[in-house]
Amino acid sequence: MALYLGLDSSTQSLTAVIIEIDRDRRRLVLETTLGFDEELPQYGTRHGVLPDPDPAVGVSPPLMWVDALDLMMGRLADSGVDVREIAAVSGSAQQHGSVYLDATAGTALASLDAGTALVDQLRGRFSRETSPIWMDATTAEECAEITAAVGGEVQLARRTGSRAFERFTGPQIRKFFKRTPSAYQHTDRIHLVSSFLASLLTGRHAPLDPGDGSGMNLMDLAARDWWPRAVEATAPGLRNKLPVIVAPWSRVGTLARYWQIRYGFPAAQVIAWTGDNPSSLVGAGLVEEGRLAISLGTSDTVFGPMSEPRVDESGTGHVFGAPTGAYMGLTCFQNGSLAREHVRTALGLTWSEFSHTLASTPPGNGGRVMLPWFSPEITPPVSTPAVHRYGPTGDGATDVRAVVEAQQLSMALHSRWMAREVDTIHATGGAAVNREILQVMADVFGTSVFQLPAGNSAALGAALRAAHAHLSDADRSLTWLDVVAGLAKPLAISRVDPNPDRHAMYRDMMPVYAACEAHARGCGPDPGQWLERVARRG
Ligand code: ADP
Ligand code: XUL
Repeated sequence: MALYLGLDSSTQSLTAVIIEIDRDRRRLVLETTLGFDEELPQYGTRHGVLPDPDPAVGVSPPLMWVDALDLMMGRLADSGVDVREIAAVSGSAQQHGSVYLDATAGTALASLDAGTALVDQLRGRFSRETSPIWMDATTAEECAEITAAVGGEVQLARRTGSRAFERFTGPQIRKFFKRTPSAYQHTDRIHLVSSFLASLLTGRHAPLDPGDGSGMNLMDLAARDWWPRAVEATAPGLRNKLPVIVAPWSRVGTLARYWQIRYGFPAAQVIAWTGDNPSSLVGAGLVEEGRLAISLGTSDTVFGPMSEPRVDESGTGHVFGAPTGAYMGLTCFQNGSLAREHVRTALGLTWSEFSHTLASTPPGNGGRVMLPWFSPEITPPVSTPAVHRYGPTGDGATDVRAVVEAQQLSMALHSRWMAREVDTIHATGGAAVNREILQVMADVFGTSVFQLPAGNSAALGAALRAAHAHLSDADRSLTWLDVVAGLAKPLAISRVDPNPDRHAMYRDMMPVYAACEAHARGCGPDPGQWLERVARRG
């Protein structure tokens, strides 16, 4: 029997998935989640983020992630699963977030004492106590400086896969260097959340994979190595503080003695960690072009595999490295689950009442459009949170439909740059259990939608990547399709088909929705007259 462990450290929680893959047996053995706010309340986070009066600030305590990993590994050891059978481990983490360690951290990692909690051995070794995460939108100035220094946004996008984004690690590092040069000087190593957690598992500074590396505005996408011009434009001496970049299937070490002695894990291989979205690509079974995944997590993301890097040069899309060695396109929306939750809580609804309300309101919402920018938005870029409403005045029920329709229309509009024929969407993330939301998705995209069986496709993807790396050693002919077969396949019974009339209505509504976005962002005329036409049609 061979077991593989996948971990995913997301914004709000840490999830572990254990799978079994044998010659004629493959199954999900265990899936368990630890919520940061609920289980580690001493860190004072809300939805995994430290509260701040400024909505543009998004930071989390890195020690909370350390504590969560220790707690989770202990829980796995006590779960009844024989963890001694784990052959390989990999993981993923929320993208872009960074962890700043001083020069004592390397020694601490190398000499972890199994008798002392991990968190007590890492405390005091950070040159920056809080980690900026993907929700942070405070680096517009640094984005502009880096863009200018490398020769413009088209050049930056072509080289790194994205124009400059406020949440990307390069602009965040530049801001840290400018604001607190001595703390920057004192920084020995800057990790992404993914490579930081891999370092805790192996007991030494772990390398980065190109999938997560491409979320930094620092990596040359084609060379899969640091782009010196961007690194120099970001901060002095940065090159020596960054991890090395390795192929995504690389073995970066074995589980440190800390895990072996404290919890009884074996010296399992640790495979390079990556970002949650690249890992989800594998967990969603999307190892070849032609299908799209939509993750409805804290953020909503639309992504799909790409054989060639077709970059969205001046837009909001990104091209990342994929775990298969090819590429992936992605567009990220900050107001995902938290915006849906905002509407649900304001109306005092349970999720099942929310779904019922959604199903009982008319598609097109009688010409009402709501732009649900409760927080700053990444796509389209909106720095000051504001909720905009267009069309006739509505009630609570119309807000439920409005938030879901706006999100789906926005995802369809802003993922067009990926320029692909999509025949199927695989839905994942916490809200993918909601069939009424998936129905709006199917109607807007005009495509069948399937729900994936595992709740957390990033953690499943990590377990599958661990299996791929381990099994490839013995069988060089093993393909990615062989690895994901049977485990990352959507459930046939979960299929939601589009309604052709509703799809035609949403196709007509798309330019009206786009006009509302443009008007709300101060770059287009009032869309009132077009909305009246939608209202008459509904
Ligand atoms: P992340 O991995 O980013 O931490 P998840 O993918 O675990 O987030 O999704 C968590 C979110 O799922 C919650 O914030 C909640 O809003 C949403 N959620 C849970 N159940 C439902 C449901 N029945 N309908 C819609 N959304 C749901
Ligand atoms: C992707 C992004 C988010 C985080 C959330 O670019 O910023 O999806 O990865 O975990």
